[in-house]
Amino acid sequence: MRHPTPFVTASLLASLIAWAAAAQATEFRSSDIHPDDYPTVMAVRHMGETLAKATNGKHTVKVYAKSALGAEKDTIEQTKLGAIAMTRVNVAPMNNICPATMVPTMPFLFRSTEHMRKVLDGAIGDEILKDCEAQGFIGLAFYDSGSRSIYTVKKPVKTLADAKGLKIRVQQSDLWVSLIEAMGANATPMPFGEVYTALKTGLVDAAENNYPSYESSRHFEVAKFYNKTEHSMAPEILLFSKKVWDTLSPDEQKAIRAAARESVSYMRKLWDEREEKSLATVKAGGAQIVDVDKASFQAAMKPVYDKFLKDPHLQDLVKRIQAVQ
Ligand code: GTR
Repeated sequence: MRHPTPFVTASLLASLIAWAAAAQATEFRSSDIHPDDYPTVMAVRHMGETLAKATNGKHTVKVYAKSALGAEKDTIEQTKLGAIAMTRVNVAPMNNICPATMVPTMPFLFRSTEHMRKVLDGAIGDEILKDCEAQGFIGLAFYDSGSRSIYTVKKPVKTLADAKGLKIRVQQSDLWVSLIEAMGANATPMPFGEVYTALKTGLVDAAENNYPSYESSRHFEVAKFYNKTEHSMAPEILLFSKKVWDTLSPDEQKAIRAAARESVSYMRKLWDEREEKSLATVKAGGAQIVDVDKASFQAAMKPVYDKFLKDPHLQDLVKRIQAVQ
């Protein structure tokens, strides 16, 4: 007896396969506080495209920009719980959670952008990322964040003495509070989204950030003196929820890591362009770029190192970073 010809055409088979793949497809939600055209947001989108290609569309990333999923502290918490898969934040709000992230935050640690990139691209960077795992986060990559400087509403800051008594907004991190206190100023921790109003209403006299954030947040409209203290190069970090990670296969994890790594060079190109563009925008908007006696600030930072780097492992990381040429 002859078997009946199976009635499955090639096109039907193709749609069945596509349907099965789509059934397991995952869209990872990722958060960012910055607007759509900011380099961090564009880099994570780019990472998502790379991942989609590598997994034949099975895994994609949707970036929720402009704090749509909350401020950094909240999205870190949601990522830990697995409510969202990813978050791109600065290392600062991770300082209290994952102590190794304090190391690249340390004042005047990196000598240059090249030094910072070399360190974070290498074994030391990997070690810091790995340290967040015990706290529920897979550290995927570091992104650039330039160097941060203090901007003031009323008067320029040229030396350490000028910073005395200023009320300066800081990120929500104990290390950041100490860093600003070591300058003789008063630190007011608050989420980024509240800083514009705080500067405008006089709740704080100053804040500190890189050119792109100073520009995109329009802080330059209310704090016209950008004083080049360049006190920290605290980088951005891309975190994946360990809870979600543990549900993925080793191949999927590998594809995610590779896509994240690949997005770093893309981000750096955007970053370098954006820094220049932002500087031009803030100058055109009336900001004054003030030269600073950096040595006076640097000399005041010893208490910060003494207080936060008691752990020999962290001290060792700092020494190794300083030794990188
Ligand atoms: C920006 C950084 C944000 C956030 C912000 C802040 O430079 O990209 O992740 O840390 O500074 O000061 O809160």
